Amino acid sequence: MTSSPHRQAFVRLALVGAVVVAGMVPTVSGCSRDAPPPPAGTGSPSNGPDRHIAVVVAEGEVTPPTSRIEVANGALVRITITSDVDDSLHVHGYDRMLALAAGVPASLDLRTDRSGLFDVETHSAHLVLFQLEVR
Ligand SMILES: [Cu+2]
Repeated sequence: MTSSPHRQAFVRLALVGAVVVAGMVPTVSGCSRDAPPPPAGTGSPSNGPDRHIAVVVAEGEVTPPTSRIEVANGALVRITITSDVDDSLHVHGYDRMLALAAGVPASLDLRTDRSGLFDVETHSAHLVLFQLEVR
């Protein structure tokens, strides 16, 4: 009758082993290549522009009419131009160019880093679309 404690210990050990093996199964199957989805929009601010200026050029007319547009120095300005003719946009002072294809909106992002008054014009049609006043 000395085998009884021994047998109980063996049963207990076998049960522990079974639990360990069973417990490993989810770990193994969970080791897949499916990456978890990235957290959406946590903590990061929008990367959008501080100011969006949209201008349409049609039949030599500028809409909205040419005006002075004030922006803060350091602002990210997005300029979107839709022209009815092929043209090129020029931001004076910053000397940024943008090719315009007829009827296709084109955008240019500009991070202002100096103050002043800068003409934004089209070179083929020789139109001043607006004046960018960086303060
Ligand atoms: Cu120019």
